[in-house]
Amino acid sequence: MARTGELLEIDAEVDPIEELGAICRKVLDENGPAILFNNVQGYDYPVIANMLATPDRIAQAFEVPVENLTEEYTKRTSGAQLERQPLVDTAPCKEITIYKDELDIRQLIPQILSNPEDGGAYLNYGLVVMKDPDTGLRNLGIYRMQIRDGNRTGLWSSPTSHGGTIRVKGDMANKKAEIAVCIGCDPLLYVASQIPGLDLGVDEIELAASIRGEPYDMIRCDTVDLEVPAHAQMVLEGYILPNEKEEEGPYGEYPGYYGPVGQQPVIEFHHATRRKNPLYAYTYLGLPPTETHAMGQMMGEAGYLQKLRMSVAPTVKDVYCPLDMHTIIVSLKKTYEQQAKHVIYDL
Ligand SMILES: Cc1cc2nc3c(=O)[nH]c(=O)nc-3n(C[C@H](O)[C@H](O)[C@H](O)COP(=O)(O)O)c2cc1C
Ligand SMILES: [Mn+2]
Repeated sequence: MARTGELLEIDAEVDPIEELGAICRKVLDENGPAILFNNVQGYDYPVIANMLATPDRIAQAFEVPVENLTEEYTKRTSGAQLERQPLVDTAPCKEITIYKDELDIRQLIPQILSNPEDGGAYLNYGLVVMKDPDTGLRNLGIYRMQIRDGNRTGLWSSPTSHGGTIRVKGDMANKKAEIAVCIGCDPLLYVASQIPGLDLGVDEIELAASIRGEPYDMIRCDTVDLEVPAHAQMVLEGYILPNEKEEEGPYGEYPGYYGPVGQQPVIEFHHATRRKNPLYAYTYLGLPPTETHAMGQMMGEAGYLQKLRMSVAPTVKDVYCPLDMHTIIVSLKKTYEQQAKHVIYDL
């Protein structure tokens, strides 16, 4: 094992079902580094875990000290003109094409069990690109997918998320929704995908580019009408099947216990592309601290502070999002009666 700063490299063979999640849990409990598993049993590629699991590492993605993160986010995004990203013709994410007949998601995607009672292996750190069918505008989010046979996965997208809204629109029109899942991308894309309070129609990839100060090269998918970041390690292309539900769960959730088994939507994948030597990105989920909590907290504070200052309360001094992921504490210099109520309405 070698630890260099924020990365722990493990060369020993690790079992993705029995060991990998447990190692992640131990390292997270010590607020430890990201982990690069170089030898995952059954797979040719390495797995990077818990990339942005501490506030410090999220701040590193912004290249600022952690105490400046919120103000820096405001500075880089307030009044920023979001711009279309350039399209390119060739891309690292397309070095290898896996056509429908050869596609086997269980072989392509490392089958990692986070917690022992999980209903199966999940793909839980894919950046999901979809389009609002009404406007054609792009959305980026992360939604867990329970991996099943037949190149099918589940899709748990909360009805409060834009991803959930797009899925429900597909159900209502009884039309399959195109989906591309990007694995292994620039940290700022993950960060931007977790900003709460954005309107449906704000493209988180364009937002990430304005945080970064530089555009992302994008490439068209082969079989769906979507564009993805050219630098991704792997891209899966598929459809969310309208009005089709299958049993999903249980899954070790962010409050530290298992969520229920329920009927959830289904994705069918039919195509994939990848780099020759890809790196698979994974994150452990369970009790805090985890990457999900760190991102929820840091991007919650940044996102809500900016949103509130731009709308009902320019005099909001600070926002604190505790790790329960359900509470928001706002410090406000009140300038009129009822303003606190308006802040609550706006969250
Ligand atoms: C690792 C990770 C896993 C997540 N899994 C889910 C999930 O399974 N379902 C969900 O609705 N949100 C999940 N989220 C939260 C959403 O990605 C987040 O709310 C995002 O802002 C949604 O974007 P959208 O509103 O554009 O759809 C996850 C976040 C992270 C960091
Ligand atoms: Mn969105």
